[in-house]
Amino acid sequence: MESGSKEAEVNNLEKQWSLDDFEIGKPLGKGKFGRVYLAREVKSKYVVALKVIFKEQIEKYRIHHQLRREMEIQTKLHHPNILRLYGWFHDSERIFLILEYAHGGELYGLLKKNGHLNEKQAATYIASLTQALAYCHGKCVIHRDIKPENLLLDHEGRLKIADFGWSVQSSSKRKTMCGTLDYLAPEMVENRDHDYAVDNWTLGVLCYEFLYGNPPFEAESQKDTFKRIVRVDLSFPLTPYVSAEAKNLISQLLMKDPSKRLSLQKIMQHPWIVKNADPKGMCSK
Ligand code: 83H
Repeated sequence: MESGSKEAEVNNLEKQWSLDDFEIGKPLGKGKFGRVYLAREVKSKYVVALKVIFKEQIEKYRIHHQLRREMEIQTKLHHPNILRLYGWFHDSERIFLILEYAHGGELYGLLKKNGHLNEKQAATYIASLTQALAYCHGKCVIHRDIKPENLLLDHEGRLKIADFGWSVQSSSKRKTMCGTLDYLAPEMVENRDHDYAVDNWTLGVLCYEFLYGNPPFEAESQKDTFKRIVRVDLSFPLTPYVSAEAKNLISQLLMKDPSKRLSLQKIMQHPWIVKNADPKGMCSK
């Protein structure tokens, strides 16, 4: 059976899945609330990532709402750069999420291994992210938690956004405190109203981290990171060498005033993206 129709079987939203439908393989990762295992649906042999979350943890950390939102949002998002959630099921102690398997693993791993990415790789990932976020924003979804740990790579090196745990369906403006500080926009760390432009800020942070190997407002303590974000204390080290065009894009995304940040559409038209991003979204080198 070819893989497209295998996916169709696993993607059957009506089916009542159970653990008996899967052969469990090696562990792939460990998160705050659970583990992810390589797994294969027995009938179709389709390979997936099975995320296991203990109900006890959900109660302890009171994350029912967050998990429900993550599941609702991720099931209806269908984009080549967004990891698919095919379905879910539960037993007495655990909840299982049937997720798309990303053969390439975490982008974080690649970044740590190489120290930083080259401009072609970085621009290709930023362009993929921008297109995925434009799709999300079009469906009134703000991700709010994009960081290298939440970015996976498929077998062709294409980027997939995973983990919608902190995303929200925007009705109007929101006020919520969440996430690792490093990637958060000033209006979020200061707990002011925020909207779609928080994701545009994060693109600036990621672009910086892809090229320099560390996020721009990194500091010894949370308090110092907070201060640096609020002041937009941005500086560009001399090494590694990064082009003026890349720095121009980063500076236009890391603007304190959300309304001044470059729009997703303008990111795609930025000279650095046009010149460096691979339109097929593939990064072999
Ligand atoms: C992988 C992962 C990890 C992390 C996925 C993960 C994946 C997840 C989340 C989801 O060496 C590897 N590692 C490190 C153990 C390889 C490259 C095999 C790999 C692939 C690794 N895929 C867990 C939700 N989908 N895919």
